Amino acid sequence: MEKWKKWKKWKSGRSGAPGYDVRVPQKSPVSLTTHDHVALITIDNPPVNALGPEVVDGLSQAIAEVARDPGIRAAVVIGAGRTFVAGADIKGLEQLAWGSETGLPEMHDPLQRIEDLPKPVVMAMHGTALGGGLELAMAGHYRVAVPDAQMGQPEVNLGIIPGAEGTQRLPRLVGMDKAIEMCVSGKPIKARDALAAGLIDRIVEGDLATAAMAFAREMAEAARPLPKTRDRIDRLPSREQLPAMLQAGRELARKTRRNLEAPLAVVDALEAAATLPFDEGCQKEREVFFTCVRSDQAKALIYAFFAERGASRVPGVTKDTRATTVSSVAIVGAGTMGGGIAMACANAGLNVRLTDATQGALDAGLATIKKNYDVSVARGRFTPAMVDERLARIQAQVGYGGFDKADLIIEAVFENMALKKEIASALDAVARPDCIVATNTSTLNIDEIAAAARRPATVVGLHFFSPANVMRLVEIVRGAATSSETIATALTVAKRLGKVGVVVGNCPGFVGNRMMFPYMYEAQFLVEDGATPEQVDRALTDFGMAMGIFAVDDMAGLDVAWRVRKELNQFSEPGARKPLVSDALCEMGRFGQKAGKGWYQYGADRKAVPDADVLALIERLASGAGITRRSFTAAEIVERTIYALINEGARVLDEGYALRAADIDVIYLSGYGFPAWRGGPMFYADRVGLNTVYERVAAFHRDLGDRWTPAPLLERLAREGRTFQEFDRSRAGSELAAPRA
Ligand code: T1G
Repeated sequence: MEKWKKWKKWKSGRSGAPGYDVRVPQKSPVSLTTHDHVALITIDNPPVNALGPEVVDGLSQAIAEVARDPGIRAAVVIGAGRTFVAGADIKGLEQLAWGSETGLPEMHDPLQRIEDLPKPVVMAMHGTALGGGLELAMAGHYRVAVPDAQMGQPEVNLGIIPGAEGTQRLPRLVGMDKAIEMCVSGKPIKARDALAAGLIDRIVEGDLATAAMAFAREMAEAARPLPKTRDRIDRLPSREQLPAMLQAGRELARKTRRNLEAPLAVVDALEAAATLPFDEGCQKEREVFFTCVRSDQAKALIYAFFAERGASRVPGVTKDTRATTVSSVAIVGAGTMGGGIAMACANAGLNVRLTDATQGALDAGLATIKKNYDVSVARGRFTPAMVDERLARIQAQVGYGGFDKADLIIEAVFENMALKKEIASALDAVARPDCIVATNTSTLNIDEIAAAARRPATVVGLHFFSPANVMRLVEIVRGAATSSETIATALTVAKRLGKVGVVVGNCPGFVGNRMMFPYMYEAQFLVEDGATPEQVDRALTDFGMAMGIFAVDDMAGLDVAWRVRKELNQFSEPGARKPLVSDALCEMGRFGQKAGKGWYQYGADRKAVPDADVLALIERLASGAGITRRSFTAAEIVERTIYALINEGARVLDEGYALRAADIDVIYLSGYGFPAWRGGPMFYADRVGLNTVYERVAAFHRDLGDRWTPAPLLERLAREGRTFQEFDRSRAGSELAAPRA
């Protein structure tokens, strides 16, 4: 009540007079203005108007004011800035997930007060109305939105379910099937689909506040009974219809959200909407919500949410760092990577010049781009018109004509230092002085490439992942001379392409691939020691990896790693165990999917089929090397592969080639198919306990040799009982490692 009194002391005019009556509690993110008998309640809590305690408090007070003031005949709730409410405050959710009793404001009462208000409340949506934001909107009597607004219940992506009565109100508005689809997928829907589904009442053009207030006046004048979502039952399924819908929903969750608990749990809560009275259904939702929020998956997924956003915080790069505005890109190399990068740029609305050494290579590259777009049309991702628009942005040419107009040039030719240096110096002659020149190398020394140009400050590694038009990760490799402005530009370009840009240091294989090598080779040693490729891949996919490592090697092409082994002179140290089979497969031309066979055989359906010839080859090479083979459990396979990843990750972190353990996790979640519900390899290690991981690594070191030498940081943190997350916090703001020797 205290704050309310303060409410009265503030500037106020005649109630009902247009636009002059301003009542704003100090420091509240919620304000109320009245315009011709309509209250405009504005939520202003940047950056995304998250529903923190102050917002919920301010809303409650505003609604009480609307109820109290006879001059107010209707209300509109709107978000200030770029969006309506994008959910509950996930920072609070994080506290709840780690055991705190508080963290999320109680929503039941404020929502009920809105619904029970005897004056129409119109929710006016723009940007993204997500999670608690959509739940707030559904408690209103009416919902209007601008054409490009989006609405959704993405909670399952955080390992939870809607917790503010969304599972009870959404099926009442859009029906059970649509509610299941929205809550299980977590994907937002556009305004026109929301209108068609019955989620909103009108799409409005022009100024949202004005249109929403006009709509509110219309509803007030209509004076018809106010529709309370909680009382709606017309869209709910009958008892006969329900079982099939629920079964389909659970099937959808199992099939499309593999290993995730929340998508299955949300169906349980939605079921209550059709089987229990509203308030009891809300109670059921609460129980399921709290079970989910306390789960390991929620901890990992909420961690991953913030880790991804934290990756853009780079020492020396602030919001005042001048980034080049990139609207035109030029790409050298129309192969698999160059073509994919061209598509990613065109999809983001950038104009692209694509060149290659010969017309033939260019035509082949363009043909692959067209084929890939045809696949997207067939999958309903793009319409033919959208493809035409994108293809029109890609100008293919032989030579560097027009490259002086590019804001960003990306070299994406195959991994050969001499060739990359030749191109770097050639680009020197054509590129504008402020043009960013990036290389898509996945392993080579950025400083050596930059040294071939007279402008090393604008040279940066932009390491895309195949297929580059699909994979979200871009490793932004900082060379010794790369300027903060170039890094700022690279981060902005990554965001513009809808990718996750992670800044890493310049060491062989950078972060992702450097960690991949011990993980991949340990898997190969496991099959020499007695496991089979299929067994290793199944243990990894059961662990949650998107693909097993042998299937990944076949997809990427065994010749890529073969060339890198030679280029980086891997396994040349005396006494180092050298993988036997992959070289042999390469000498036999078994380069993987592109050759129809590698570790597996591939038919027209591109499905991996175990190959007896490979098993025989492994047997022969292992016995030739005097290896006594034995069987392995899935747990042993996971430890020997994933702990190799973690151990190398600790080395990368300690040497300063990654700014944070969280960045390593983002790299593996968005570029290497590591399961998000495990949070990434470093977060997973923290959950297992670094002491346990260290003990196992030390045991492998004793049994398997120096390749398993424990990383000093892992040993130190294990001994001190600390975690990688604590290490990150203790090192926040530290710079990347000094340049490569
Ligand atoms: N809470 C707190 N901070 C948030 C936030 C949220 N809900 N959403 C975004 N941020 C911060 C983010 O960390 C970043 O901060 C900045 O906003 C910009 O975000 C009861 C319990 C809205 C589509 O899952 O999907 O409601 O790094 O870089 O690319 O049922 O953010 O700048 O300091 O992502 O333009 C459900 C989560 C919550 C939506 C904008 N809601 N957010 O994308 O910007 S659970 C969500 C997003 C819930 C209820 C339950 C996206 C976005 P910083 P950004 P963007």
